Order: sequence, then structure tokens, then C-alpha cells
Amino acid sequence: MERKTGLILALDVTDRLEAVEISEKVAGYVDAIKIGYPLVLSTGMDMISQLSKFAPIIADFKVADIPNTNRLICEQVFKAGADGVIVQGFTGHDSLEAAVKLAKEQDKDIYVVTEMSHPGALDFMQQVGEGIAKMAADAKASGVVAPATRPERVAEIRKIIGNDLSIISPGVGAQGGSASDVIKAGADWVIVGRSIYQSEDPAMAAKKLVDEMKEFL
Ligand code: FNU
Repeated sequence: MERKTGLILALDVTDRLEAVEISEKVAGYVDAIKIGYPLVLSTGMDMISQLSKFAPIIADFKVADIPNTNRLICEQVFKAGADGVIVQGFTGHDSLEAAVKLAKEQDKDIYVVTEMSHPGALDFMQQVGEGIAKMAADAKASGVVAPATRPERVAEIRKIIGNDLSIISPGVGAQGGSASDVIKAGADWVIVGRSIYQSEDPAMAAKKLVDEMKEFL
């Protein structure tokens, strides 16, 4: 994924027309659009190709299965037109390697969730986040997902993965994180949903974030 603005839109709306309208409005401000279960379950997999006209699509399916099933899932998602897939890391190295191998064959990206951004991530995930980050680097994934709600953890994860992998970071705005703080901590992109798509003026909300991050990219 090419970085121009540092912003990825998380498009968690459930209406096809709304999804298209918002994408059209913010297309100039985002490097990718992340879509997940809310939008795909309500509108269908063809939403991926429809939105790929506006920006590269990252499918946030948090894939978490055995290697063969991970491969089969990623195959379908890439076939539908996505450029990247988000997978869970806690399933271990073989599941991740199956996804990465397929992605590399097709020149696509796998992003691995290390520790999630919500408070409950402290119950179990944070304890294994660093190990997952190391595994993602060893597997040569394209990047990791790390929490904008905890920039200090993003800095820690950056130290582990080095500069070959990207960090894409959700948790800005509605979850309390700051775009510029997490970019300063070492993230390459912020992933922002509600603060953009629930705004009166999604394009202006996106532009504000892009302007805020500009000097730190
Ligand atoms: P917004 N997301 C997240 N935290 O928020 N994929 C994670 O740790 C993670 C994610 C997604 O809060 C979440 O599902 F791994 O409205 C949503 O799509 O800005 C988006 O990032 C954040 O949305």
C-alpha cells in the first residue's frame, strides 16, 4: 500500500448507497478503505469490488483458523478484489504463514492483529502482543495492527518489528486515541471509522485528520 495521506477509512456502515457515497466523498483523503463484517454481511462480497474503484480495499475479517482454512478464506477475499486481509495472530505461526504465502503469490498484503485497541484487550491479548509482533516479522507479513489507544505499545511493537513491516493503527477518535500521537509513536497509518463516517461532513473530518498527521509522517 502506498502512503500518501496516512489515513485508512474504516467503513462500518451497513447500507450500500451510504457506503458508496461516503467513499466517494473521502476518496481523495484516504490511502485505503477497510471494510469488515458489518458492511459485507449486510450488502455482500461484491461490495469489495464496487468500493475498490475509490481506493485499495483492506478486508478486516480477522481470519483466525487452521492453515488450510486461512488459505481458503484469503483466496476468496483476494478473488473478490481486496488488496489486503487482516488476520489474527494468536492462532500461531503456521496459520499465519499459510495466509502470507498465498498473499505473496498474488502480490497482496496480510496485516496481523497484535493486541487490540479496546479495554478488553488487556484481559488476554496484551500479554501475547509482543510475541505475535515478532512472529509477524518472522513470517514477513506486510504489517501489523496495533492500538492507537496505547501509543506506548505501538512504540514497543515498532521496536520488535523494525522498519520492514507497516503498522496500521485503529482507535483514533471514537475510542479515544489521537492520530498525531500514534504516528509519532511509530504507526504508518491510522484507521478511522466513526469520527469520519458519522460526521456531518466526512470529507472535512478526513481532511482534518490528514492535516493533523502531515508533519509527522
Ligand atoms: P472506529 N479495529 C479496532 N481495534 O478498532 N480491526 C482493533 O484492535 C482492531 C480493529 C477496527 O472506532 C474496528 O473493528 F484490530 O469507529 C473498526 O472497524 O474508528 C475500526 O477498526 C475502528 O473504528
